Amino acid sequence: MNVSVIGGGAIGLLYAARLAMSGNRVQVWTRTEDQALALQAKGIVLLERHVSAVVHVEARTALTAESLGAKTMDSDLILLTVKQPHINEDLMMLLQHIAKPGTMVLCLQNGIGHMDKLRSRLPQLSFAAAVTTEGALREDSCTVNHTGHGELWIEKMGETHIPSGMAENLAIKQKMFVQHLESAGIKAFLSNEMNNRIYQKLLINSVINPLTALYGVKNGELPSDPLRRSLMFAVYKESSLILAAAGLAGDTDHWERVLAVCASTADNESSMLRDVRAGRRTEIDWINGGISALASEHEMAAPLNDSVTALINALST
Ligand code: KPL
Repeated sequence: MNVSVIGGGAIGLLYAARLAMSGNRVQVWTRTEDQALALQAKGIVLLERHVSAVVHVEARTALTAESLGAKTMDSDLILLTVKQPHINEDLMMLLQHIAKPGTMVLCLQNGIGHMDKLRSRLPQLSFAAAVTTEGALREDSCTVNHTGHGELWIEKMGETHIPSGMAENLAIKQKMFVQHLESAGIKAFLSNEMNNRIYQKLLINSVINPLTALYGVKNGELPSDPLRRSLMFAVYKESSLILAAAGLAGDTDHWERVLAVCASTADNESSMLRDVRAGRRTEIDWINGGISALASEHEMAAPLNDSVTALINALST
């Protein structure tokens, strides 16, 4: 299978390495030329339980005229692993360039809003939302540390969102892609209830990401202080009420899940804390900003989500 991985972050490198190791042809598209050159020369160094493997992949810099002009392989599957701020016109151009009719694009972003944007901008492609619980840390431009085994949940394509006349074909293809991912050691599942999974992840991110970034603490340190924990609970309460109105199922103790993620990723800095520290644009507009937008749709107020969005934006712009 020909797989393009767009984005050279931790999850992109992890999945690219796994898929290449199991015999697929893999092209990684990176934002910087330095990373593409390093990957091309050195390959991906995958660290797993103190064992390291070097995996050779093809690497290209997205959006240099040379890359786009060059003959690229036709992709059967595209893993879109870039962060929300990079879902922009440059990315649309790249997708148009490397996708062929029938290519499936798995979208692994935090937050909400991007699926509608991608589908309305490129209606000829098949986009499936995906959520991963894999733990991975990028140590340098070529090295990824697989810190915790997780699962990849992929939206099962129904009649909606599929270019006309392709439904049956795509359902068969999706099953085949899942088998390929499984043979690469990626635990992948098709899901009919992706909205619920996306909202569960959004709820967790809406609490942990902005508060770790504002307090400047690691995930595990957030609930250990009583004041921080009360604020966590207040944001959690507001987000969960809004997401419940939008369709989040109430069959799970979501607060316990938030605490469990803080514990299982205790030594990690959240992606938002890392973005703020590096002076990069964060995903706040698609996480807490996304929840505020859902609140407006349901005629609800979202003062805490509005506030953390404004504070993080003040820090990072
Ligand atoms: O998804 C995450 C992120 O940092 O974006 C969590 C779950 C908070 C883990 O760090």
